[in-house]
Amino acid sequence: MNRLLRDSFLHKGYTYEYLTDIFRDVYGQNYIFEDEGQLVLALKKIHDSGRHVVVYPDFDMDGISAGCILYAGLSLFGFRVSLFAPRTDRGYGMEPEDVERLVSEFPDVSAVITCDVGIAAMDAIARARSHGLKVLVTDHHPETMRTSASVIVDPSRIGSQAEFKGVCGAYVALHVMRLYADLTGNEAVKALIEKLTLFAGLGSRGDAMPVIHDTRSVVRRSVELFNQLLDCEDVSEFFGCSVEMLPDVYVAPFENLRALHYYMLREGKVQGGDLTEETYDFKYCPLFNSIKRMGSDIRLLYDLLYTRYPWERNTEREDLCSWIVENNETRKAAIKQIYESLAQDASQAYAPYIYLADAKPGLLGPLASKFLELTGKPCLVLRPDGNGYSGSGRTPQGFDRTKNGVFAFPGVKADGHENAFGAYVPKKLLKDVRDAMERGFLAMPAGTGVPGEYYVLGMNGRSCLGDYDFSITRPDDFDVCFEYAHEIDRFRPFGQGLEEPEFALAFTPRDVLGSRLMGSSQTHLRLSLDHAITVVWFNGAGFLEKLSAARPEDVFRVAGKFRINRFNGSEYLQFQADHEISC
Ligand SMILES: [Mn+2]
Repeated sequence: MNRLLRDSFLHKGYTYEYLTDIFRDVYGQNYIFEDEGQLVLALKKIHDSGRHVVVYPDFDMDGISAGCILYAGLSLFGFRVSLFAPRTDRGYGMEPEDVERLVSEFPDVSAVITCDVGIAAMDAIARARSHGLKVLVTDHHPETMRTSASVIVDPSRIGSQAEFKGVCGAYVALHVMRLYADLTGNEAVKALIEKLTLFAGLGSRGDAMPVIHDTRSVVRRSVELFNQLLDCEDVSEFFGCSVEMLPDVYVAPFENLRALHYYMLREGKVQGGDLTEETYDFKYCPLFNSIKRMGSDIRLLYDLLYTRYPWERNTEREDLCSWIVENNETRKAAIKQIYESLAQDASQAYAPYIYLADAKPGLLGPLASKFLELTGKPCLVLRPDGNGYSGSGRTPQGFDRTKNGVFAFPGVKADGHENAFGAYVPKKLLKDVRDAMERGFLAMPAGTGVPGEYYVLGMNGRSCLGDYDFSITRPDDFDVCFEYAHEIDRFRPFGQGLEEPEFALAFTPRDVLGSRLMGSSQTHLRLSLDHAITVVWFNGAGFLEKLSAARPEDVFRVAGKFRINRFNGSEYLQFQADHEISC
C-alpha cells in the first residue's frame, strides 16, 4: 500500500485489520434473514394464485429505491403488482387512513408488502388485517413492539441475531428479491435482479448507512452499474437481453434514470465523466428527497420513473425531468431563505439550541443540519403542532442522546437515528429542553464533534512549520502523493465507517512559486508550490490577498484532498483546497 495512504488511514484509526474486515460481506450468498424464507414462500403463494399484491414504500430516497426494487422485481417474476403512492406531506410512518386509501384505490388487493416502513405500523397493519389483507413487512428500522404482520423481515427486529445492521431498506428489499430469484432457479432472472443493486446503492447513500460490509459492496456495485448504464449504447446492452422481452415497469426506471442523467448533464446540474458515490450524495439523493422536503406529489415521480417512452406520445418526460430539478431548486431556495431569516431573528428565545419556524415539515431537518454545521451544537427546528412543537433534531457526533437522556422529559419525543431524528416538545417544556441540550453539549467529551483531525503535510519540512506527519521535500515525495491520489479511489465509497483522509497542507509564502486567479469571475485560486505541488481552490481568491500581505516566514495551513485531474490525455496531481485552518 502507498505509504501516504497507509499512514493517513492509520492516522484516522483504520488499521490493516480494520480495512480487511470492512471489505467482508456478512450477508453474502446463502445468508437468509430471520423469516426471510417464510416471506419468499408467502410471495410464491401470492404469485401462483394470481392474487394482487401492492407495494407500500416510504417516500425518501431509500423508500423510493426500495419501492422500485420490489415493484420492478415482482413485475419481473410475473406478479400482479401495483405500487402505492404514500402521502409526502407529513412525517415517516404508515397510518390506518393510508390503508383505507390503498384499499379504495386497489379494490382487489389481497396482500401488501411494505419496504423501508411498516415495522412500527401497529394500527395500520391491524386495519389492513381487518380488511382481510395479508401484510408482509420488509424494513430496516428498529422494531420496538411486535405488530400483527404475517411475516417480518428486518435485521433490526427485536432479538435479531444479525451481525451487521447497517443496511438500508432498499438493501433488505433487494435481499428478498435475490432469494426469490434463487428459488426460481432461472439464471437470466437472477442476473436481472442483480441489476437492481443500482437502486439499493442510492438507498444506502440516501440513508447515510455506514460504508462497511454489505453496504460497502452494494454501493460499489451500484456506482459501477450506474456508470455502465450511462456508457452503454442502448439499455438492451446493459441488460444483456432485448428490453422488449422485459416488463415495462422493470425497464423504465433504468431507462429514465439514464435520461434524467443526460438531462441534468445538459442543464449543467451534474458533471461529465464517471460518477461516484459523491454524485449520489450531492446530486441524486437531494433531488429525490426534494419530494419529501417539499411535500410534492410522488405520483409525478412515479410517472418519471415507471412510464416507458413518454417522449413518443409527448414531451412529458422532459417536463418531468425539469419538474423534479425545479422542485429541488425551490427546496434549496426555501431552506436558504428560512435559514437566513431564522439566524437573524432576535425573537428566537431558545436559539441556538431550538428554533421555532413556520416552515414545511420536510424542511426542518435540513435547517437543523445547517445550524449544527454552523455552531457545532445540538439543534431542534420545530413548528407549531397542537399544544406543542414538532420537527427535526440534529446532534453532533459524541452527543449521545440515548445515553445522556437530554430528551427524557415526559411528553417529549425524539425518535429515529441517533444524530438525526424527529422530535416533539410540549410548549411548557421548551425552556427545560433547551437548558438540557446546553448541559448535554457542555458535558460532551472534549475532542468529539470537532471536524478536522487533519493529517499534516509540511512543505519542505522546515522547522518553522512545527509538527507535521509527512514532509514534501524531494521529488520522490511528489511521487508518493501522486500515487496516493491514484490509489485512494480504490477505497471508495467513503462515508461513515471509512472516511477519506483530509490533509492540512502547511506552507510559507517562500514555498509559493506562482499564483493566479481563475474562472470567468476570477474567484478561484491556483497556487504553484515547490516540488510541483499545485493547489486549486474553488472560491479561494480571497486567500491571495492574505498571502501577498504575509511575511515570508508566516505559516499557512490549508485543508483539502488530493485529486488526479485528467486533461488532454495527461494526468495532473492537484491539491483541492477547501478552507484555511488557523494554526
Ligand atoms: Mn430507510
